Amino acid sequence: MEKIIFKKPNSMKDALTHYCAGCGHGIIHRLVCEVIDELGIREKVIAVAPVGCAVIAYDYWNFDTTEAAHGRTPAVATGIKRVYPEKVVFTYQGDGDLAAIGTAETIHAANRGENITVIFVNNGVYGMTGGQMAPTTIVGQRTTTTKKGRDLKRDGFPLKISEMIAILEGAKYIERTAVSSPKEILRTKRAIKKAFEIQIKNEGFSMVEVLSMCPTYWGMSPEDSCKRIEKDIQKVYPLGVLKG
Ligand SMILES: Cc1ncc(C[n+]2csc(CCOP(=O)(O)OP(=O)(O)O)c2C)c(N)n1
Repeated sequence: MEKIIFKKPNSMKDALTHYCAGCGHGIIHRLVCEVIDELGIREKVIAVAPVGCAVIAYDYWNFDTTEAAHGRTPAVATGIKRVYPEKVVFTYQGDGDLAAIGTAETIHAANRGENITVIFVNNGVYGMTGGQMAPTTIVGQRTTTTKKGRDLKRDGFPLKISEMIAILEGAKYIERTAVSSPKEILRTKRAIKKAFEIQIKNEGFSMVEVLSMCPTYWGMSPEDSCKRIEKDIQKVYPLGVLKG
């Protein structure tokens, strides 16, 4: 008798992804799919994919997914959720999408207390367009537009979006996690599940910020990228529940 020790979630298509080796997006995609399977909501989910490396998430997800212009994801999700309140609506956004071009959409959706869930993938760079500095890039981090490292005087402080959103009255649940180790991956899954459950209970805006790796544009091995999250990035973006 063979025992099943690995099974693809039903919410995941049988497809190879285009992600670089060591990228966190594939892990986070899978966690979202596992949670959707476990909650039995595959037929009820509507995802809004971002512009960014995850732009073709609909090729990997086996549930209804639509697309929004760069940064407009929470606005599109707001419209969908208001028209279909019985659906479970979530956005999946990078830090360029959410913390740069879409800062206004994100903050106002949270402030209105929209009953949607945001999965915020913070890899500290604009991955899709070639590794430029994002608002979330940490001080000293080299990117293709900060060759000598992010300079505080010139570029300002790393933007702590989760802390900002946590003070808004409309925000119900905000947690920051990481995918740099098996332990943190399991924590991320629990946080994503909680965020969906909050929406299912009609409690309002939920967001999980996931610290993720971009070995290609960090110029590091996948292993060193995980270490960097634990050693450097978590100092700027501490993990934990910020609200809820
Ligand atoms: C209106 C608009 N402005 C700029 C772009 C170019 N653009 C595409 S993806 C991207 C950044 C994506 O970075 P991020 O959201 O951090 O996601 P990642 O690729 O790192 O996952 C930018 C600036 C665009 N497609 N549309």
